Amino acid sequence: MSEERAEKIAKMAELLDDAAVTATAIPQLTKVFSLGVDTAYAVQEALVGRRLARGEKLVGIKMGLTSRAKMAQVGVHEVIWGRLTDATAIPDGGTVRTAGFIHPRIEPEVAFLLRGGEIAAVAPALEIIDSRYANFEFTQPDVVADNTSAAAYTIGPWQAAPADLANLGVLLEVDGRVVQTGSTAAILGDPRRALAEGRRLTARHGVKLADDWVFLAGAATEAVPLRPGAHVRAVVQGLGSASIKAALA
Ligand code: OOG
Ligand code: MG
Repeated sequence: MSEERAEKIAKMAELLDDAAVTATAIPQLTKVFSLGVDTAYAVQEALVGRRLARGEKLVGIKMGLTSRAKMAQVGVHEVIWGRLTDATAIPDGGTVRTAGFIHPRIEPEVAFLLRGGEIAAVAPALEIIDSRYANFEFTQPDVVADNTSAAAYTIGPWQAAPADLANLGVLLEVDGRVVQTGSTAAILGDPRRALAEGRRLTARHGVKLADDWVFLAGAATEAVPLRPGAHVRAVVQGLGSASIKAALA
């Protein structure tokens, strides 16, 4: 890699890292730099590399934009993937401070636990996304560089995967009220397909899904704003639920 390219990647990673750490939005990188998708994945690696250098551990992969609902919401129509670190895991039923984020949104997910190249368990999950870009607006390279807006996640009870995951009802509740409904069928037709796609797309960048990693298949519905004081629950038919509380301040 040329020195100039390496410097540019490091600079973009630093901008995104600072934005996340200080919870301050930045302009889209593509408005300032010329940035393609391949370089954006290199920025993502450098960005997460900064977190790992601070002692965080890589614990999995998340897919993004695996449903039409999500693609339409953000105006990017390509499947993307990002990296999960241990510091962003919130225990099921736990509390999260929204003040640490810029403009957090929350969405229902299906999670897989991987072992020996297989699905060892499945769980309902929640993901908090928080684009580091102003107004939550971005192009595909922007959102890839920004680790696909990953901010935090919560996993519900792990259980053996049912034979059929392809058409389970999905609900997102805020304060006991249903705000989004969908089906696991919205996730590339079947969340298992998201896993196959995740394997393929990560391999392109030299990443191999490892044992005990968590894999988020991507939201089946639009994300909704996460407001202070909210109690949020994702329910996946037959799998139970995952929940979090947003602290009041
Ligand atoms: C990008 C991340 C998308 C999903 O589940 O589709 C994502 C975004 O919406 O900001 O995590
Ligand atoms: Mg997601």
